[in-house]
Amino acid sequence: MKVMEETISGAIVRRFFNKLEQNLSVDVAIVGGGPSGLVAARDLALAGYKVAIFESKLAPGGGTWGGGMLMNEVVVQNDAAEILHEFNITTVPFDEHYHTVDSVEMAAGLIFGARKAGAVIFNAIKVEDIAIHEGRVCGVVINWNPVVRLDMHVDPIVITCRALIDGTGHPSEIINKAVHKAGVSIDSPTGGILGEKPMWMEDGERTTVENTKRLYPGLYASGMAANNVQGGFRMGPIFGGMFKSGRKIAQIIAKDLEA
Ligand code: 48F
Repeated sequence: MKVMEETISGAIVRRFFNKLEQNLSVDVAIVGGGPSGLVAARDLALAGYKVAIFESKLAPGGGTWGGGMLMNEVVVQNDAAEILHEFNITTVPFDEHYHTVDSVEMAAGLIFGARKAGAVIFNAIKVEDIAIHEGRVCGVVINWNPVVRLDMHVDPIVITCRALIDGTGHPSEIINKAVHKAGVSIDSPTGGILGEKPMWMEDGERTTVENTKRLYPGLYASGMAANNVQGGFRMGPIFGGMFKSGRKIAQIIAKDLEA
C-alpha cells in the first residue's frame, strides 16, 4: 500500500507538470502579476484566450499590497472603482471623485479574479529573456527565480505565445530585452525607451492609459512599463490608470489576435 507521503508528492508533481505542459504554448503570456497584468489576464481569459502569467515573486500582486508607504489603503477614481467591482472588490467612497480600497483585499481580489476567469499563474518564475523570430516576438524564456537569484548556471525553457505583455512595472524588463538585446525599434518617439519621469499623479494616470499599446509585432506593454517606455510621469498609490491600462491592452490584443 502507498504511504500518504507518496500520494501527496505524486499529486503535486503530476498536477503541476500537467499544468505546465498545458501551457507550453499560450495565446497570451503576461510577464508580471501586477494590477495591469491581472486585469488584462482576466479580460483576455474571459474573452476565451489561453492566458498565462509569469510572476517572479512568490506572491503576485506587484505594487498593490503595501498601499502608500506601507499604510495599506490605496485610492482609485470613480470609473476605475467599477472595474474593481467586477472582481467583487469592495471600494469605499471618499469624496465625489475617489474611492479608497483595502490594499490587501485589492491584491487578493485581483489575483483571485484573474485565476477564476481561467488565467493560469506561474509564480516564482522569472522571465529572463524573450524569443523573437523573423521580426515577431513569439515566446518567453523562463527559469525558476531562485535559480536566477542564486546565479546558478542553468539553462531556461521557453513558452511560446502569440502575444506578450510586458507588465513588469517600472523597469519594463521585457521591452528592455527587446530594445537592448534584440536591438529592435519599438513604437516610441525615439524607437527606444524614454524612461519614467518623477511624480505627477494626474498626468501619470492619464498617460499610463494613453501609452498602453502594441510596441512591436507580438509585443505589448501595460501599466507602469508602458509609461516608462514612453517617458510618462509616475503616480504612486492611485491605481485607476493601471486597471484601465490592463483593460485597454486586452482589447488591443483581442483585436490583433482576431485579425
Ligand atoms: O509593478 P507592478 O505592480 O506592475 P503594474 O501593473 O503596476 C504598477 C503599480 O503597482 C505601481 C504604481 C501604481 O501607481 O506605480 O508601481 O505596472 O508589478 C510588476 C510585477 O512584475 C513582476 C514583479 O515581481 C511584479 O510583481 N516582474 C518584474 N520583472 C519580472 C517579473 C520578470 N522578469 N519575470 C517575472 N515577473
